[in-house]
Amino acid sequence: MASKQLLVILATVMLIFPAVTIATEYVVGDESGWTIKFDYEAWAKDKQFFVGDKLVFKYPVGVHNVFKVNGTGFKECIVPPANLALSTGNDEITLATPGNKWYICGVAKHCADGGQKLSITVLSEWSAPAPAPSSPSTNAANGIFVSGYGLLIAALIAIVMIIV
Ligand SMILES: [Cu+2]
Repeated sequence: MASKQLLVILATVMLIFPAVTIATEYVVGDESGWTIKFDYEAWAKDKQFFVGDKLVFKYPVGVHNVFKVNGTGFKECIVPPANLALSTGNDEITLATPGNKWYICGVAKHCADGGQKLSITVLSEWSAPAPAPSSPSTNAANGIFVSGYGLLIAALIAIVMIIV
């Protein structure tokens, strides 16, 4: 029966679609990796980071490192205690929560003079992008919108319920 086939198709779409949209892996700086004199602000600008996505910081071991810091630490390049550094040269960070995230290099003056700092905004899976890029000083009170995907799933569920 046609409706059965439709059901199978819908179920398949619902299973596959999240798998496609979940977890993007971003190599910070792309081919340039994690380094000085790179515009990470420009790099991050056209990207949307969602909870579950991954950042990978790539650099020669010993040359750089990665610290997660707060907004002030980012702005003023305040390096946290050394034992908190990521330093494998291939540091993977899974973005676990929504909100603003800041990362800096703690080696020498790489952050202050080399601009080796990254600021991103992580969106929750179901929210639309914040309307404007927020600077570290402003606290983004981002409204939650139902994404197109959420509406699609709702529509699919509605269709399935009508058919069954
Ligand atoms: Cu560095």
